Amino acid sequence: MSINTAALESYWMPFTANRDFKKNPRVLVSASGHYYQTADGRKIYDAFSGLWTSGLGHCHPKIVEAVQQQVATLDYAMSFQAGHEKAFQLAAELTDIAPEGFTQCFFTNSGSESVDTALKIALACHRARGEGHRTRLIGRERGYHGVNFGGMSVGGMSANRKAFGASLLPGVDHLPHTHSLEHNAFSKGQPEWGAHLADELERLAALHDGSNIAAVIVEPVAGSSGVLPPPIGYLQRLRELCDKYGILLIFDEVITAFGRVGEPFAALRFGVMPDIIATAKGLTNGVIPMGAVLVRDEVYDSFMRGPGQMIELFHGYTYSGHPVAAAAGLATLEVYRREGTFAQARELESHFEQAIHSLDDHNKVLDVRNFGLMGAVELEPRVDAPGMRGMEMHKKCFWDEDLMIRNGMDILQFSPFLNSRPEDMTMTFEKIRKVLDSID
Ligand code: PXG
Ligand code: PLP
Repeated sequence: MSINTAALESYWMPFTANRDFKKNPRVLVSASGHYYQTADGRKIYDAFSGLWTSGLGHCHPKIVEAVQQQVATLDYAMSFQAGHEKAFQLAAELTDIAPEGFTQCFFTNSGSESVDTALKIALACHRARGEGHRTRLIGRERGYHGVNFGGMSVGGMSANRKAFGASLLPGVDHLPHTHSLEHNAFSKGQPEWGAHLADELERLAALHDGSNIAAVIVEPVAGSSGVLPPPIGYLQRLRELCDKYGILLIFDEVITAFGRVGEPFAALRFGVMPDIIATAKGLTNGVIPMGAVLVRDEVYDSFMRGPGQMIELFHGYTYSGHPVAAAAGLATLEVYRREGTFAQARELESHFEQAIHSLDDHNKVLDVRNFGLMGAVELEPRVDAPGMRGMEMHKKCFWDEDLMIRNGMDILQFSPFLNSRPEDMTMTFEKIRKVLDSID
C-alpha cells in the first residue's frame, strides 16, 4: 500500500465510515475505460460508473484532451459581469437537447448546488410574478436532493436529516415515497401500483391552500435511496396537480439525465415536462465538477421585466460556468452525439434487466428493481445488524472479486456504463451471486 498513514488521517471522507475505512483503505490510483487500478496493482471493474457520473467510462481521451487544452488556454474567467465563449456554447448545446421550451441554463458546480439553485429560482419566480405568498416547498420521502440546506430539507432520507432537525427549512412537506415490497417487489421497469400516491399533493394543497405552494421537487426515478422507478401514471398525475394549483414542478435529474434512462433527460423518456430541471454528474462525465439548472422560458421571462441594467437574480457561484468544466461538458456532449450513447444505453436496457433479475430467486434477496441503466438489489437485512450485509458485499466485491459496487445500507445499487459490454453486465451479477452465497 503506497499511501502513508498521516495522509489517511487528515482526510475526513464524505459519506464514509472513516475509522473503518482507514483500517483497510480501498485506494484507487488510476482509471481507464471500464476499470479502476488499485494501489496494490489490481484492475477493478466499475459497476457503478464512478458515482453515477462516468457513463462513458473513465479518462475518455476526447474529454481528457479538451480539459488539457482548456486549462492551458483560459484557466479561469470572472463569472459575474463577465463571461467566456465555452460557457455560452455549452448552455446553447444543453438547451438544444433539452425538452422543448427549456431555453435557459444556469451553471453550478454540483448536484447539491443545482438543487438549491432550482429551489431559489422557483421561490424568486413566484415573487417576481407577484405571488410572493407561494413559499412552501414539497419534496418526497426517500428523495435525495444533495446535502445543502435546501436540498436536505426537501430530501427524504432520514439519516441525512436527523442531525440537523431544527435547522431544516421551515414550510416543507413531503409526499409519500412509492416503494412497496408488498405491491411491487421484483417489478421490471415501472411498477403497476402506486400512481394514486401522487394524489397526496391534493391533500397538501387542501391543507395549506394550493396558492401557498411554490414548488414540488422529485427525482423522476429515485436513485440514492435505492432505485425507485415511478409507478405508471404517477409523474403525469403530479404534473396535472401542479398545473391545477399553479405549482412549479422541478425534476431533479442529477442521476437520470444524459443517457442514464436512454434519453438526454428522463422528462423526455416519461413524456412529462417539468418547469425546472436540475442536473450535474453526467454533464461532464464526472471529469470536472459541474452542474446545470435548465429552466423553461416562462420562468426566465418572469425575471426579465424590471429595469434592464439591474441584476435579475441575486445568485451565482464563483465557479459558475468555469472554463475547464465547460470544456469538459462540451467534449462530453460531443462524445454522446458521436458515439450515439443515449441510443446505445437504451439498447442495453433489456440485457441489463435480464442480468439483474437473474438474482430474483436468491434467498437473501427481497427485491430487484430496474429502470433504464439504473438497478437495485434489496437484501434482507441481518437481524439486529441493518446495513452490515450490504457493506460486507461492497467490501468482498472489491477485495475478492475486483468489482466496484455501491451499497446504501442493505440495498446494492448498480449504474452500469452507458457503453457497457453485455458480457460485463452478466459477469457483474454472476459475481454478485457468488459473493451473496459466500456471506452470512
Ligand atoms: N440530487 C440527486 C438526485 C442526486 O442523486 C444530488 C442531488 C447531489 O449531487 P452532488 O453532486 O452534490 O453530490 C445527487 C447525488 C448514491 C449516490 O450512492 C448518489 C449521489 C451522490 C453520491 C452517491 O446513490 N447523488
Ligand atoms: N465564503 C466567502 C467568504 C466568499 O467570499 C465566497 C465567494 O466569494 C463564498 C463563501 C462562496 O464561494 P463560491 O462562490 O465558490 O460558492
